[in-house]
Amino acid sequence: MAAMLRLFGRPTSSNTQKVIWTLNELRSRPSFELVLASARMGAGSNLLCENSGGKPYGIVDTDEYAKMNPMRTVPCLVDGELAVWESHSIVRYLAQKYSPELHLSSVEGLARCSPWMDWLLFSNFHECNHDLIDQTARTLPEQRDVAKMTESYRGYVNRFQKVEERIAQTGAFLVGDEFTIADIVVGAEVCRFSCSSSPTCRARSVHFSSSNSMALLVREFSSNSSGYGHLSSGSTCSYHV
Ligand SMILES: N[C@@H](CCC(=O)N[C@@H](CS)C(=O)NCC(=O)O)C(=O)O
Repeated sequence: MAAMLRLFGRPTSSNTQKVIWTLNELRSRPSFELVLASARMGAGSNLLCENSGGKPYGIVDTDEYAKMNPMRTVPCLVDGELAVWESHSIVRYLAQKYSPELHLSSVEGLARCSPWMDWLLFSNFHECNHDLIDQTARTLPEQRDVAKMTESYRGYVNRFQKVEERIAQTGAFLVGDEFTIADIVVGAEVCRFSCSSSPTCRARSVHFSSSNSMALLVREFSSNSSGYGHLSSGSTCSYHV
């Protein structure tokens, strides 16, 4: 019997969420265990509160973890003897091994997905993600840095324009008619961005006006993928209270 996959991560980490989403899209649905691990933030850190942060889950500071992931970041996936770190590498690995149709079942398909995944890292979505969410969901209103919030919000919108243009071209998903791993990693960012203006988010006290096209993009992802529903259903999305 195949060993159960183990995912070390923090459910409120968007990089961990990309992997959880992928695991939920795999055709063969291997069972997996989520092992809570983090150096910053743990249970309760999803709520806007005085001591935003909570106690970290730990594990990442152990020697055993460093052997699996020398960077000590989350997520990290363990499949038998193999440990894979870097969320996009994990997503690619899972698709190739367990559900190749998520990269159009070919090397060429993978080559069409990868640029979107690499672009997301290279264009530093992480900075917008980190600043916008830290400010809106994890910082009390009177302590927020409005300039930083505005900059990160605009940064997201500028980057998403490329995504919207692409989706307008294909009429469906990033690389064409099929939902792929490229949509998962970009969709996780869309989810995170949309959380900051969600009516169920405590961050709603910060009023952003989302463009109509952005709302369409969010709807596109939510209506076409079971995974988006999984992410936005509340348990893994940091900003729903
Ligand atoms: N590029 C890496 C980034 C990894 C990373 O920075 N992860 C964050 C969470 S999103 C982390 O480990 N933060 C410290 C912590 O939560 O303990 C990836 O995609 O996996």
